[in-house]
Amino acid sequence: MATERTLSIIKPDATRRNLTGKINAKFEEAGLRIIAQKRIHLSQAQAGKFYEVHAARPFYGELCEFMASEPVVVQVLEGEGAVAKNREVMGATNPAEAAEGTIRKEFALSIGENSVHGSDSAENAAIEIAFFFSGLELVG
Ligand code: RTP
Ligand code: MG
Repeated sequence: MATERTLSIIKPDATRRNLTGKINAKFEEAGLRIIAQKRIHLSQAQAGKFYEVHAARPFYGELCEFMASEPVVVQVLEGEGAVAKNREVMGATNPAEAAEGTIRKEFALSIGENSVHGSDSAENAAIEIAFFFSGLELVG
């Protein structure tokens, strides 16, 4: 499998509870390398733009408000099959359905406040990485 990059976000429920280090350890243990990382506080408009694909979903307003409620850590993860590997380490969207040992099983509070975001395809990863990072900030 080829080396890939994917966009990850440690969400406000996790930064608030000081879980950044524990979550990063999960990524690194799975062989994902953190090649870019920064802590930012999204505006509601920025969160809305990032999650535009979900604009028609009933949870969109709540999701944007949550993502702008407190700082997040945005990061680029690199590794073999990084998109799928990251989704595996994250676990299911709903923590009640997430497998043992996954980030969401261990840390998520609810289906909405579920601690991490990860790109769902290589194509979206490229778009999402470009949303937050310039090429110069990616240090592989
Ligand atoms: P993400 O995009 O954040 O990595 O999560 P995902 O692919 O597992 O889930 P997705 O369907 O893309 O939904 C995006 C985020 O919206 C929130 N959500 N809330 N209240 C609800 O029923 C509900 N459903 C989804 C979650 O924060 C989810 O991660
Ligand atoms: Mg998604």
